[in-house]
Amino acid sequence: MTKLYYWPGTCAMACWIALDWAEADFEPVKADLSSEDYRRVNPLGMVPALDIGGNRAMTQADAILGHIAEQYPAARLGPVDDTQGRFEFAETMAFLTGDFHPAFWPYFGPQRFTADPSSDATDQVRAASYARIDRVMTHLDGLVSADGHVYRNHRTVADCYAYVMARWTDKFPKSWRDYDHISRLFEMMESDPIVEGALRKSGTII
Ligand SMILES: N[C@@H](CCC(=O)N[C@@H](CS)C(=O)NCC(=O)O)C(=O)O
Repeated sequence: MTKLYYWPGTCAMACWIALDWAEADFEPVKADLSSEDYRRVNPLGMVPALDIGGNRAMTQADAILGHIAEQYPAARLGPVDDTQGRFEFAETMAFLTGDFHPAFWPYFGPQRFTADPSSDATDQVRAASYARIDRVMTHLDGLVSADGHVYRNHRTVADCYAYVMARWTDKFPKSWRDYDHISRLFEMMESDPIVEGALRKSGTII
């Protein structure tokens, strides 16, 4: 059976929600990120990874989400199928994976961004990360439509990807609540029992 390797609260939760939206049959596996076993699944030691029984597991959230959208067309989680629609979808997913996600790296791993191991130095890296995070949150806010969707005006894998990552701002001095359109995305996602079920079963919320 298909296995989704995840860790609660991470970007891998986007894949879990997308698989549930698609009504896919899969087994979620909490990954032991630092184990040798998991390195054999994903040599980078990161989640998500999706094992559909091929020679190796699929990695990279953006690519996995695209795969889910393609494999389950009835769920309509992918782009509008014309040249402009496909371009805008690829552009949105590239923003989420290439700009949005990395903006949080200094916050979650400040020690990787300074040679000074003191807590003063890592606090400063964290404090400096807020400006970059605000920049990507503001851009995301501009993408979200009046009905709370990230891409055009229908539910796609971009919604769950943006939602699980924007949740990381929950306790920040400026949180997702401070962005009007992102707040609509949260309203839409949090009124969906499938989303709540995935977050609860994974231990992302208790
Ligand atoms: N480029 C990868 C990044 C994945 C990633 O950064 N995953 C995080 C969780 S959101 C992780 O596994 N972090 C563990 C680590 O960096 O050691 C992707 O988009 O899938």
